[in-house]
Amino acid sequence: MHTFYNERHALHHGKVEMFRGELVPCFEVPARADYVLEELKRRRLGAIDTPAEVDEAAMARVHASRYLDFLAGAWDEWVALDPANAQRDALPSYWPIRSFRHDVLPASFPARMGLFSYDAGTPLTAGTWAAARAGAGCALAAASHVLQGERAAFALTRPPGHHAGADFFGGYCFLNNAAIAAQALRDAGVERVAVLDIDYHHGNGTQAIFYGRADVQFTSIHGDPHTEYPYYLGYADEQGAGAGLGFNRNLPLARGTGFAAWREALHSALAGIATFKPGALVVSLGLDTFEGDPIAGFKLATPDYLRIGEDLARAGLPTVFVFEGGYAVAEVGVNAVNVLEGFMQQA
Ligand code: OKP
Ligand code: ZN
Repeated sequence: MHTFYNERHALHHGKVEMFRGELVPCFEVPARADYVLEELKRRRLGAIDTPAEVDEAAMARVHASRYLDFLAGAWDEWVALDPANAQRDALPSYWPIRSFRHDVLPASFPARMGLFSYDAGTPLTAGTWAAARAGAGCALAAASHVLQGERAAFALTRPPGHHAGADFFGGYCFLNNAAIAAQALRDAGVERVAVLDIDYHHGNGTQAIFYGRADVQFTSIHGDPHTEYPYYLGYADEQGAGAGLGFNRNLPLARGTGFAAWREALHSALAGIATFKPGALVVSLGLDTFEGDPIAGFKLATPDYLRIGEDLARAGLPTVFVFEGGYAVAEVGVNAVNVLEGFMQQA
């Protein structure tokens, strides 16, 4: 399987995130991608390429222009507030929840930080915009590869993407790489695209982007939002709206779920995807379902990821894998490559 990777991912290196009243070291670190890259090479999974510049128009098919403009200038605005800010990450402190206006773009940068975000765990750093754009470029290159007739491709991206909406960041995500890939497949003529999100956390950004649409089906298996991040979306009764009704499917599972029950949910998800008869599949590949993950609660073991790859391959669809979460840093490499190798070894 071909991998698309850009070393610029490492330009996004947050120092701290807000957790229970404290600033704690970031979980979403560059080493995550380094471990996957090393394992891909060690097991000779296939060629690893770095795409050229990202297609801005393809990003703008998913994200609002005022949000992209904000991200492009955010670091400079942050430093302009106070030159000492160059030494620290930007985090939001204010959010316009119910009863506030969302149509006004305040002149204040901290106010716009909150307008375009939903948590204090997602630091924006000097290299965030460059890294996020490079990641979106990898997702687009993987989509192109599959459009050219390849069975599958892998976008090894970070920061992750599935929590980012059309006009907001959060959950360590800025640009929704999986949504950008899915939309690119649509724009290249694939009539129906399925997105399957198997990260531990519900892909609220991807769901929101496609919620009103019948041409992109979104299915997610994740920790029950009653107790798990992102809390405010990901419940089983969210089935899509308007033309999109029936094209969104959430399969929340209790914290502590092991592989047998998780795999039943996967088989159910794949049955729903087969009914949709998509021309391509985008997999939001999070590895934080692993039993050793420091911020998640499922109990999957390393060999289980081979089975996941095999199950996904049996769907028989051109497949774009997009890297998402997974924070047991060293094991993420083996677990990710197990999915990809299981997929390739399944005829
Ligand atoms: C991103 B992805 C841990 C709090 C966790 C954010 C989780 C984001 C997960 N101190 N809060 O879906 O893996
Ligand atoms: Zn996650």
